[in-house]
Order: sequence, then C-alpha cells, then structure tokens
Amino acid sequence: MSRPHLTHWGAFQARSDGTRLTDVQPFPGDPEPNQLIHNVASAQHHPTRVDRPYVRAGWLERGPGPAPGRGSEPFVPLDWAEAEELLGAELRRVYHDHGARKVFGGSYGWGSAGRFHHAQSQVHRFLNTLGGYVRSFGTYSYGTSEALLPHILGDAWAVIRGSTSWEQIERHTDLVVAFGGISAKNAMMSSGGVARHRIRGRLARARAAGTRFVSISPIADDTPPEAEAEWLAPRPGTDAALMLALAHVLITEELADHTFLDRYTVGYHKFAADVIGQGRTPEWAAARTGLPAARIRELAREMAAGRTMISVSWSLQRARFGEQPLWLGVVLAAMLGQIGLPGGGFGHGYGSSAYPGEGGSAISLPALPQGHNPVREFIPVARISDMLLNPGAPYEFNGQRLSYPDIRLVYWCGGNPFHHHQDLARLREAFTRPETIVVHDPFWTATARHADFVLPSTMTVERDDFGMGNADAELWAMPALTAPHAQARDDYTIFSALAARFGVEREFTEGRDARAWLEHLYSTWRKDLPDFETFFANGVAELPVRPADQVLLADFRADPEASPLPTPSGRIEIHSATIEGFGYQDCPGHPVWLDPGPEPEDRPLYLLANQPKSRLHSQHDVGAHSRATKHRDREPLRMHPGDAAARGLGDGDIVLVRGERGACLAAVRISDALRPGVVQLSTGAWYDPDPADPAFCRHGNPNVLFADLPTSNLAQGCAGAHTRVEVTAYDGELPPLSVLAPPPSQSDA
Ligand SMILES: Nc1nc2c(c(=O)[nH]1)N[C@H]1C(S)=C(S)[C@@H](COP(=O)(O)OP(=O)(O)OC[C@H]3O[C@@H](n4cnc5c(=O)[nH]c(N)nc54)[C@H](O)[C@@H]3O)O[C@H]1N2
Ligand SMILES: Nc1nc2c(c(=O)[nH]1)N[C@H]1C(S)=C(S)[C@@H](COP(=O)(O)OP(=O)(O)OC[C@H]3O[C@@H](n4cnc5c(=O)[nH]c(N)nc54)[C@H](O)[C@@H]3O)O[C@H]1N2
Ligand SMILES: [Mo]
Repeated sequence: MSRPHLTHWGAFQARSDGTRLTDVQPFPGDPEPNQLIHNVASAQHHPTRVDRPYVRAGWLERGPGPAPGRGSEPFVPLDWAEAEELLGAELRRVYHDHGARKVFGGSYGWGSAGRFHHAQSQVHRFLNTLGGYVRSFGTYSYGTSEALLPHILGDAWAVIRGSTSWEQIERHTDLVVAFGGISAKNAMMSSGGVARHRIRGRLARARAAGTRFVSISPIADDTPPEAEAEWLAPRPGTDAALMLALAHVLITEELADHTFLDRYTVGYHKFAADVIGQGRTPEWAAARTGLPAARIRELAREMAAGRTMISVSWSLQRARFGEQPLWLGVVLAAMLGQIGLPGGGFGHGYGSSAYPGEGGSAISLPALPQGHNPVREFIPVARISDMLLNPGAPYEFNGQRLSYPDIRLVYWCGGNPFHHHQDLARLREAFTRPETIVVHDPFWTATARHADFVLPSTMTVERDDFGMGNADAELWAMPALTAPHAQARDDYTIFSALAARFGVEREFTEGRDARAWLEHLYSTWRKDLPDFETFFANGVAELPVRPADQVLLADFRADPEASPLPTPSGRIEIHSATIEGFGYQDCPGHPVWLDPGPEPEDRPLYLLANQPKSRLHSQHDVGAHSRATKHRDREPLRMHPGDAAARGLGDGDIVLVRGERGACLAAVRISDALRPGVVQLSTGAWYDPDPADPAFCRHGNPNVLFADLPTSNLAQGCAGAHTRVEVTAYDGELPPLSVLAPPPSQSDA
C-alpha cells in the first residue's frame, strides 16, 4: 500500500518492503512536484548512516577535556546501554560541577519535518529538564532581519509571514523589483513541510495579468522563465549603492511621496540630505554596481510610475553590512508611498521559501512543551566559533555589551554547524575546546565526525509523526514507512533514556511514549477534528484556511494612530535614533553605503555560496539526486564562459577555489546565466578536509573559503552569501573523498 509522507521539500507517496522505500511518487496534488523527494530513499541506507552509538576513542581513554583529535580520531562502537551510562554520567558531572550556564544547547539547524520529533523542540525540552542551557538567538536565514526590522518596521516574523499575497500582486502590481531575484529552487522549501509548490504558477499568472518583473541578481536563473523578467546583474554586495541611487533620482526628480513620508515615517530628511550630500547619483552607483547609470535612472522613474513591489530576498542581508540593503528596501518602498497598499510596498522573502505571499493555515500546530530555561545567557546564532574560542570576551550586539559564556559541553541535535558556519577550519579549532561534544544525527555529517558522542537518530520515514508547513492548511500524518536503519532511535527515545539516567525521566516523558505524545498533542489541540486514529488512517486533516489575500501593513496605513508599528516612534524608521545611539560604525542611524574595502587583487572573482538546487542544505548530499549533480565526486561550480576562457578552463575541469581563508576543489560548469566575474558554488557539499589541512575541502564546501565575519555589530548575523575567490586549474592527483564512508572505528574492545 502506498502511504503519504511529508518533508521540508515536498510531500510524496511511497511503498515499502519494511526496510526500503519503493515507488516514491510526488503527492498528486502538488502542481509543481520536486525531484528532491528522490534523495530520501537513496540516502536512507547509505553507508554514511550512523548504525549504532559511538564514542570518540580519545574520550573513552582519557575522559572529557579539550581535544585536538576531534575530527581525526577513530570512534569506538557502543551498545545503547553503554552509551546511555557513559553519557548519563557525563551529563550529571557537567550539570553538577559546572551548571547549566556551561552547556551550549543552541543546536541551530533545520532537522526534519514533523511536529513531535522536531529535533530542536526535543533537545531544548531535554536540556531544560536537566536545568537549562545557553541558547542562540536568531537564524542563519534572516538573522540580520530579526535584529534590524524590530527597530524600523516592528517584528521581523510579522513582516515575513505577513507578506503581501501573490494574489494581491497578480491583481494590483505593475512592477516587481526583485533584489536577489525570486528563486524557484528556494521556494521549493518550507520549514516544517510543503505539500504544494506554487511559485512558477504564481509568477506565470502575475505575468499574464500584466505584472512586469525586474530581477536584480548576479545570476539570471534566480528568477524562473515564467516571470519573463528583465535581468539586471549587479556585482554582489552592491545593492545598497543601487538603492541609494534610486533614492537619489526619486529625490531630485521630486518623485518621493511626501504625504506618505510625513504621516508614516520618521527621519526621512536626514536620510535624503545624506543621499544628496554624499552624491549618491546613478553615475556613482554605476561605478560600484556595474549597471548602466541610464538604466538606474529610468528604473527609478518606472518604480514611481505605477504600483511597485520592492522585494528583497533573504540573501541580501546574509552578507557583510547586510543591514543596509534590507533597510534601504524599506526606505525605497516608503518613498514610493505604497506600503500598506494592495500589491505595493515592501516584501521580504518572496522566492526565499515557499510561504511568503501564501495563505496557509489560520491556526498553528501544537508543539511539545519546552519547559523553563533559567539560563539568561545567549549568543547571536552565528557567533558560535567566537564563543568557543573566546570565553569571557566582550562583544557588541544590538546595543548590548555582552560577553561570551564559558562552555564545557556542547549538545547538537538536528543541525550541522560544519555545514552552516563560515571558516570551517576556525570552527574545527573552536570544536577542540569544549570538554564534551554530543551530536545526534541520522548521518555521519562533518559535525558528527567532530563529536565525542554520536547517537544515531531515525529519519522521518522511520517513525510516526505529523506535520505541516507554513504554506499549507492541512495536517499531514507521517506514518513510519519502514523500520529504523540498524540501531537508530528517535531523539525522543534517546532523550527519555538519558533523562532516566539523570533521574528526571518522569519530568521529561510525563509518562508517555512517542505514540502517546502524538495522540496527546493532537487530541488536546482541537476538538473539531476527527479523532487521532481516524486522522492517522485518513492521512490528512483539513485545517481552517488563512486566506491568501493579505496586504502587509494595511492596518497601519489605514490608521497609524490606532495601529502604530511596534517601533520606538510607532512609525517606519528611516532614521533610527535608537540605532544611532548604539554608535556603530558598521550600522549607523540610517542606511548608507559602507565601503567593502580595497579590491583583493589576488581574488578577483565574486563567489556566490547560495542555497543548493539539488538538496536542502547538507541534507542527503549522499542521496541520488544530489550525487547526480556532482562531477568526478566534486560539487559543481558555475562560471561564465569568458571567465573560464581567461583561465584556460573548460566544462568539467576540476578546479582549485582559493578564498579569503581556505581552499576547496570543485568541478567547472560553464554557464552564461552568471554575470561575468561571478562564480557560483552552492552550499551543502559535505566538508571533506584534507587530513593535513582543515582549511582545504576536497569536496567543494564553500564555507572553508569565508572569513568568519558578522554582518555588523548590530545583528552579528551570518554573512555567508558571497565572498571573493580565485579559481585555477587543479593539476594535482584527484584525492578520493572520505565523506562517502563512515569514519574509522575501532572494533568492539
Ligand atoms: N556560506 C553560506 N552558508 C550558509 C548559508 C548560505 O547561504 N551561505 N545559508 C545558511 C542558512 S540560511 C541555513 S538555514 C543554514 C542551514 O544549516 P543547517 O540547518 O544546520 O543544515 P542542515 O543540513 O539542514 O542540517 C540539519 C541536520 O539535521 C539532521 N537531521 C534531520 N532530521 C533529524 C532528526 O530527526 N534528528 C536529528 N538529531 N537530526 C536530524 C540532518 O541529517 C542534518 O545533518 O546554513 C547556513 N549556511
Ligand atoms: N533548494 C533549496 N532551497 C532552499 C534551501 C536549500 O538549501 N535548498 N534553503 C532554504 C533556506 S533555510 C533559506 S534561509 C532560503 C534562503 O533564501 P535566499 O537567501 O533568498 O537564497 P540564496 O540561494 O542564498 O540566495 C538567492 C540568490 O540571491 C542572489 N544574491 C546573493 N547575493 C546577492 C547580492 O549581493 N545582491 C543581489 N542582488 N543578489 C544576490 C544569489 O544569486 C542567490 O542565488 O532558501 C530556502 N530554500
Ligand atoms: Mo535558512
């Protein structure tokens, strides 16, 4: 019998022989099915699944402590009872001797779809039961928005979740100016799941209704053909210059809407005086962006001539000084006076994920109660290496002077920092510092390989759960389709046993097993749905729909006194006295152009490390669909024919990519979809460090290339969108990858 399943990248149906998935088919209701579903079955029993618990040999011999051998020492297999006893004792030691303020449980990462087995919820509830943990604030996705938007528009999530709907755009918008494009591959994803992919249809319908699209991105296919977009390809990191020039034209040609600016914003005059005073003309911007001044000038006029949506992708804020283009997107929309009008104004994240602009469900799903965390300390999520390397060191964050906690134990469940963080050699150094590192993952990820305890979790197809993404209005049953791989266990089961060793089993489990929790969460949530067994047998439960017709900030526009924004002034802050008061050079009181510094002459190319088309982050990189995109086992690097010719490179050549920090191998793919001078190496190839040099990845993980720099002191956000590199032919012998097999282990002693 074929049964349904939900992942972050799509819903599918599959049969199973009890161990393996067979006949995987996209959910028939999905208008734009996604090939990524084929990574699941092919990854499930890959040799890199963790088959049983392991402990690092050096930890077993010498006990907890800083360990330069993490990531290179062999592992010792354990059975579950041994693992529980060793780790249970270690958790008791750390909480008893050091306390919860020495435990880092931020554990950032996407884990899997499914509400109950949501890895973050599990690990946070578990650590709270033990006494708490140091957490992390914000995301790698839009962490800079999460710090900045509250100052200028109010809550970031309200802005993203409340994006003006695609239906409003189709009906009302003349022009969408999409900074960072509207990516069809990225809109394939939604955290928590997505049943219906719709972006291409949305774009096609808006286009048919007369909406014009301008895609401002160094890559042509960042906006799919359905939009028939005009392609303007600036140099990466120069959008702020372009936006300031657009503002310059709106000011000098008297196209700014002063009625709107007076009523709904503060600080416009300071900003405008600066734009004029600094001479931010289209000619000035042309020199930075590489776009023609005449086209910039004309674009500003077109924006003022009709209903215009300014769309800023999340990628723009994931860069050094990423606050500036984000803020300027809001300022431009305010200058056009269309914020709060149907189809006009500002949008953040169209095409960055499936749900911005979609309706979804009117109610949220039940969640596993998290308990209470008494620990106040936190870090901005992307400061992980800084924290581990510099305990006690002071730093700035969003107007606060903080200092890094002194972490003895790191617990990671459902994330892969050796995928998501920048400067992996530095992260590897940081990972030598704690006394103990624990990782749960289904796979031997690079993070698992750098841990002391590695505990094998199940994949979603191996356990019962239910789930729903933000773009949908139906709850999906996610019945186990197969038995667990080898000795893998659910995170919940693992935590329950560890809680018992800690003497807090009752607090953690409340006497329920996983199935009982599912029933409990479901049945205490809504009374108007079929009972749990019926729902699970049906496979789906329809939920109240949140209509897809919202207009961002319509209430505020209708009455700014009755519905002020949750900003200090209650209005849109074009100039923020609060931010000015922080005194940050790298994020002043209103948005400006911050010079990126001198051209690195030995690294003339821009490298875009964007989201991978063939997988979600690092997940299932060993899956068939992801592997099929590789060439000679290396991650593809797209390059313009002119740049390739200048370097004597051809399609399929293996190249050495040299960055600000490290280097990696990759396989050239020639493509004229790139702006000349820009190459693209997506994230997600499993980090495969040369044994002699952790800054050299043999596989093609771009995060070895980046320096570990924040966006600014304001957000301390991830700045991994782009960096500078040189690419040359690789003449050495091609080293085999080590990440396609499990790490070395010592047989049972
Ligand atoms: N240079 C650069 N770096 C980037 C980005 C970029 O644009 N450029 N993008 C950033 C962004 S936006 C993000 S969100 C991050 C993503 O970073 P992560 O979210 O850390 O990446 P994933 O590969 O999704 O890691 C999730 C891990 O959870 C595991 N997992 C899945 N299900 C379960 C489960 O049930 N239990 C347990 N214990 N584990 C499970 C998976 O096997 C995987 O190893 O990367 C960031 N890094
Ligand atoms: N297939 C797939 N989809 C995904 C994910 C995945 O791993 N795989 N991850 C999901 C997650 S967690 C997130 S947060 C979102 C991220 O969504 P985004 O942050 O929007 O995605 P990116 O792919 O990093 O960037 C989109 C495009 O922005 C362009 N860009 C980069 N820098 C600049 C710049 O300086 N200026 C301009 N104008 N354009 C620039 C790049 O060409 C890039 O292709 O994607 C989600 N969707
Ligand atoms: Mo993300």
